[in-house]
Amino acid sequence: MKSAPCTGTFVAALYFATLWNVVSSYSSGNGSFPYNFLFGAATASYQVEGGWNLSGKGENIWDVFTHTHPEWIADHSSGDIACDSYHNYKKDVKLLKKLQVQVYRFSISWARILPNGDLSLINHSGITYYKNLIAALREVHIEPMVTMYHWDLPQALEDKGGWLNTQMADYFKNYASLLFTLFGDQVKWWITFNEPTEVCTGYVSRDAAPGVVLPGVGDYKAAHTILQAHAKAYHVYDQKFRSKQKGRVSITLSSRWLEPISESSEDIEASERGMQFELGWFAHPIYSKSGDYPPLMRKIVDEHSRAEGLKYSRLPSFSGYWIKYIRGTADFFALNHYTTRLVTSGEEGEIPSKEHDTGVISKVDPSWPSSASKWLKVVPWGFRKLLKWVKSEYRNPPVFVTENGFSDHGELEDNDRIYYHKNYLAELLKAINEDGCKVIGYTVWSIMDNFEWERGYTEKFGVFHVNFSDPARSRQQKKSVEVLSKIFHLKKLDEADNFV
Ligand code: PNW
Repeated sequence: MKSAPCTGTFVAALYFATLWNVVSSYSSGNGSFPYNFLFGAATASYQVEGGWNLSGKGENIWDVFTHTHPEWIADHSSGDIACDSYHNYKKDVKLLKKLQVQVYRFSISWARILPNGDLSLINHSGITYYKNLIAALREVHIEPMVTMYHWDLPQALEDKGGWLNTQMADYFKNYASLLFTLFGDQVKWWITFNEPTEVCTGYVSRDAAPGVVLPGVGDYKAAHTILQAHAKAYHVYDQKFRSKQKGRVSITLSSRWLEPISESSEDIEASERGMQFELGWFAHPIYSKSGDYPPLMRKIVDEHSRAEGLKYSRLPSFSGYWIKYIRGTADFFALNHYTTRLVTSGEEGEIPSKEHDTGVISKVDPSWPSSASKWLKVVPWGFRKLLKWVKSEYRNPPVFVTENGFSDHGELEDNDRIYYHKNYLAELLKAINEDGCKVIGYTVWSIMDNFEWERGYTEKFGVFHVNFSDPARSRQQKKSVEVLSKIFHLKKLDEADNFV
């Protein structure tokens, strides 16, 4: 155990180097992506699987959230059936093939494998489902990228306090270890958590499960446990599985780009502070040289806590042991990105809250194209700036973009989605060719329309349409598949321009 932190950092550094060598040995330029660049598509268990109570699956926090408070979901819906991928996974693999992806990023439903969350009961039907899906993917040469936790905590563990309970780190470690044992011979890309910042929202407001309202306290506490849980899973892989299975492990972090609203030093500082609170919160402990939370975040939350008359900071502290243990626990930088904001300094949010701690007011430019999601504006150049920020902040790690996508209302002629992806991909190429960023892969959110959390089925992100009133949940190709499949196949952007 003692030597683990060094091993983690060393192994990560080695992977960083080798991963990029594989990709960079082929020149890009001229609208081309590196020869070994990986294109993919993504989903998450609760958003697509359905089969919420079938074949021994336990309840998770999203089952309970949607069933007890349908009024908290825009159309009062749930993921009970969703795309019914539990029965339709073979169809999904066909869609992926049609899109010409090399990678499918999906998540495993913890409660489908461990209905009680712990190892007291292992659900073999759940294991069979994922074994079948993985086998179907590999048969057609699509690499599985598995997310262990995409927001659907077993309710039995939420009943123990969920991510506010530090013991959750050990429950997660046991679950992760079981997944490596069961699937690690076939799965070489692992993501421990999807967007931990969003997981923490579940402890701030009723916008997400479990809907515990503890702003500025619950979110920081949950984050602290999640970072420990992630690091434990990473070290288990290092100690027990890596030498045989030879896979890669990371954590998917999501970030907007926060552009200073003017060139004033105050606005530039607001942007930097915003980025540290948004991405640095999880990235600094893992990817920075020094580890731990960003110093700026530490200083601000400590000061605010003192001003609020608290004895302890609302931002928990890591001991030296934990700082080292968490540092270096990623073999590549997994990044989700959708949109950008203009920022300036100012007070926003209640006291206490992370929003208020951040001290940043964010705005959108009215000229930016909209999507069906209020929060999602189309700002391709922000993607390049974010990639550049990651490069300079974290010593140029290999970056796998694990999600990027656009919402509409389900149009088959989805020209706005085509515009979005082509322009975001063009910025990604500039980041590689002009800025020297090591981007190694890109995954579209999502292969098909699905349950969009608190927005229900009112916002659609799929490149395939799903008919949710058809019991068979039939899938239909949208126009974006024509364009993206060409780009993914040719690994080149300009030729695909002819298709719009
Ligand atoms: C992601 N933002 O969440 C999730 O990983 C998916 O499950 C979800 O369906 C998808 O995006 C679309 O919403 C995000 O504010 C939530 O920039 C918020 C943001 C980005 C991603």
